[in-house]
Amino acid sequence: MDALTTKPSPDANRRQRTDLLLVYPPWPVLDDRAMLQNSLPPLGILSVAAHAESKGYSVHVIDVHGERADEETVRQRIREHRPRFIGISVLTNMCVPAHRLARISKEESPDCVVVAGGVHAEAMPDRMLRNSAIDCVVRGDGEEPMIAIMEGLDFKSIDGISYREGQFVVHNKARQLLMDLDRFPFPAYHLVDFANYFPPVGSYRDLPAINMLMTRGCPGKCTFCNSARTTLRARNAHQVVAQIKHLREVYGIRQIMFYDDTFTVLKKTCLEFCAALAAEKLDVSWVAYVRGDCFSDDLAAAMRKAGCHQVLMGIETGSEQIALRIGKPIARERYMEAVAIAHRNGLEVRGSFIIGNMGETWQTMMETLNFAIELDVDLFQLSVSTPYPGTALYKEAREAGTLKECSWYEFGQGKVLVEQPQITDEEIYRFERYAFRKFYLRPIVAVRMLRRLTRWRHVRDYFVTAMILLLGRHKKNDSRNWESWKGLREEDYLDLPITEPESVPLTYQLRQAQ
Ligand code: B12
Ligand code: SF4
Repeated sequence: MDALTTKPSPDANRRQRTDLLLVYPPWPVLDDRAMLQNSLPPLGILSVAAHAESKGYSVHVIDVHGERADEETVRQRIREHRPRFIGISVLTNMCVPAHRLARISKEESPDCVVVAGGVHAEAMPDRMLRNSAIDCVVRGDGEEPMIAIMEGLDFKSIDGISYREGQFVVHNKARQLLMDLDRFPFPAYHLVDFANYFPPVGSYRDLPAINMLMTRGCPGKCTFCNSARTTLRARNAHQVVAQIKHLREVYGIRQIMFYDDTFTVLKKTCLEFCAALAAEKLDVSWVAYVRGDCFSDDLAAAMRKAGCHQVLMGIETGSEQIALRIGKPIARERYMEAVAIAHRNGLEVRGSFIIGNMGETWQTMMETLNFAIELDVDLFQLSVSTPYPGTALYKEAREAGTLKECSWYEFGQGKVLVEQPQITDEEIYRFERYAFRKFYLRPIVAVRMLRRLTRWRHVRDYFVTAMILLLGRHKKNDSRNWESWKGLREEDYLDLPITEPESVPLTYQLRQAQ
């Protein structure tokens, strides 16, 4: 199908039809981690939505994941709205349901233009466009290209998109990055139902909670991360505080989860934000990510004063050799200092670690566990190294031919997906179980957890988590709503004979305007 011929004019039937329907696909995780999956508003599509609304377009959002909507519900909503444009956000783990959603979109609203965006679509536009139901892929920030598409501009003239021309995929040049994030409105939170969302276990003090960003991008170079080397941009700190005030007043929000890649990397902006938030006395608790080498006493003190109660620190490994290998060679002493800074300023530390990295052995994983205990982090988060398209890790594994045959559903940081001669999958899984028990079954951890209990929901959270991580007992995610999204096969949706390129580009390279 030729996308250019299916584009309706922007003003056609505006009153009857919704201009833009944005969809966040589900990740119907099949294993025990289902119980631990938190769910928060999809800020990417809510940012695209807010920008479109600011230009006068009508927008509707279906968060299939958050709403746990089944296929029939999605179909009905599309029929009801008859959208002219449907935008689907794609992370790797949800890319197969995303393909199905594109099909459903064309079945229920045949003349709509289907646009895919998000970090996976950006890394694999050729693959996405092998599905004839997807007309175009937006790479990078989606706000401006989505408007250009809705305005009916010729695809040829829109920077930052990929589309088909006959049997070929055309990749227009990357879009010039908008450095001033304040030119984009805040996410359109009013388009989702906050009742559907809940934050990660152990990371919140109050409810209701919501996620926010003050910055985009990260100067870090971590091989496993799509944000590596992406351009850092920030909003005005005072505007972020005004937004929090609005969320507090209108929705009663009591907890903010800042998901900036590194909240403290722009020290001046961070200090300005903390001072402005503290002055407002909004009684809102919050958490944020910090890097061990972007943290200091004055920052920690200002954050605490402004209501921050926990920092999330990506420590990743206790082995210096692995730290070098994953592109995050921060010295162990620096982490010791960073954790001490947090603690002496009254902030909890949620330490995030990765096992199964390239070159990992039982010995290096033990160094990681021992380091977590020595650091005395309050919460210990452990993931299995996952090679996401667009990362240096994926490139390395693809080029070495060590990527296992697996479905995209499995890209959830709980499965071993790269073959390594020096370690078996079973050793990695065994270590994971061992590490959780060793870390959490210590009296000091139990005492801290008890101190953290401020609501019944915390008790329930900890009980469920303990059953899963320590005792290995779990209830399957048996919600009937998920059935329609489970077990789909990507190849069933790739109906066009398009040859995919051999090259494996990195996310930051894709975002650089030539
Ligand atoms: C906040 C966050 C979460 C939150 C909330 C997720 C949510 N609902 O948004 C939580 C904690 C729940 C979470 C969970 C997970 N996350 Co997460 N998360 C993030 C984080 C830190 C920020 C996301 C964000 O808000 N970005 C800001 C917005 C503005 O950017 P954006 O989403 O990319 O959207 C822009 C463009 O991509 C584009 N765009 C996006 N969608 C669309 C659609 C259309 C139609 C268009 C035109 C444009 C467009 O326009 C947007 C605006 O400019 C990112 C890292 C990052 N910096 O992006 C990781 C990230 C997205 N997460 C990641 C992962 C792996 C996960 C998990 C699988 C981890 C796990 N094992 O649990 C789960 C999966 C959750 C799920 N539902 O499937 C990876 C994804 C990698 C990949 N290739 O898929 C990322 C990139 C981090 C990384 N390692 O590099 N995550
Ligand atoms: S892991 Fe953290 S520090 Fe490293 S590139 Fe990603 S966001 Fe930046």
